[in-house]
Amino acid sequence: MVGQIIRIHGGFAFIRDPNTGKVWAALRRGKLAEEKILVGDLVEFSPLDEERGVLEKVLPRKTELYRPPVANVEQALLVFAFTEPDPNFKLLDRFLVLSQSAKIKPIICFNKLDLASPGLYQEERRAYEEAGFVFLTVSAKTGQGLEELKRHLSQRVTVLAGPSGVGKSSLLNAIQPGLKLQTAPVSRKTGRGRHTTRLVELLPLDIGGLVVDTPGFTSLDLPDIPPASLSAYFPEIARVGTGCRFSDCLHQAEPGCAVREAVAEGKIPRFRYQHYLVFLSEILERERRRFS
Ligand SMILES: Nc1nc2c(ncn2[C@@H]2O[C@H](COP(=O)(O)OP(=O)(O)OP(=O)(O)O)[C@@H](O)[C@H]2O)c(=O)[nH]1
Ligand SMILES: [Zn+2]
Repeated sequence: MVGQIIRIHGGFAFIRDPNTGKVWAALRRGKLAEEKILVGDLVEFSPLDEERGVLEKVLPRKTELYRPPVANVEQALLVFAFTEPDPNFKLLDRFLVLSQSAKIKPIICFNKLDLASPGLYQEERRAYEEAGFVFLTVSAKTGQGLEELKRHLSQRVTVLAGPSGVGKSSLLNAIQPGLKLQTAPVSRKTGRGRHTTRLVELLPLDIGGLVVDTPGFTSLDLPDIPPASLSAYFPEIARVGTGCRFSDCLHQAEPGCAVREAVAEGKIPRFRYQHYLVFLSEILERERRRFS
């Protein structure tokens, strides 16, 4: 049978049959004992009885997140609030790069719609939608927009990301009472806070689908992408960039840059372009340090 690991604990992999929701506790067969297994792995297993089974084979991973370590996450719900706290669009754009480069589909979700004055962030929303991103507006408090959010979460494996206080836990709870997000494990690299590494789990949704119980993208370091590839994660820049004079144009100060022209004409939102430049200089700086 094929199932998905939703939890690893005490030497057992807990494997869920996606069709029935039934979970087996499985030990690994001898040769698999050395191989890395991850929560989210799709595996072949043989049930021994109603509760136990043997893990036979790990199927190839479609995606792999490192913090928290989860395989086969399909989409990232990037949660921000209209207010309290105000949205940080640079952080949103960073999440968009992080998720797309991990081949995880981003879904932008603005919460606390009940606190928003009419038309708030309408322009930004249009910018993201025109770039091709899904942009949901919801309120965990009033329930506005939750049906559409459910449609997006149904039958998918989703990780939530977003700053503290935007309502990630409240949204999960509004969708399914009792669902709880764990607080993000403290970064070992920065050493802030306690050094705890929690076990990550996939939580089944009643509407079908699974959510990672720990917020994702807690490390904000941009991935190791070649500078020329950054624009691929800014679809509106990539589209226009095909018209630049130089095919390797990074859209900084090169002559004949169609992107800068489009920004000047208001065809590419200036804030998006500015964030692109910030991320580009981060990537270039890292390359410089590596080669010096
Ligand atoms: N007015 C309003 N308040 C909300 C809404 N959603 C959440 N809140 C409030 O916002 C605060 C933070 O909500 P949480 O769900 O704890 O936010 P979180 O993103 O999980 O925060 P962390 O656990 O710190 O990551 C709480 O006081 C919620 O009651 C909403 O849609 N409207
Ligand atoms: Zn250019």
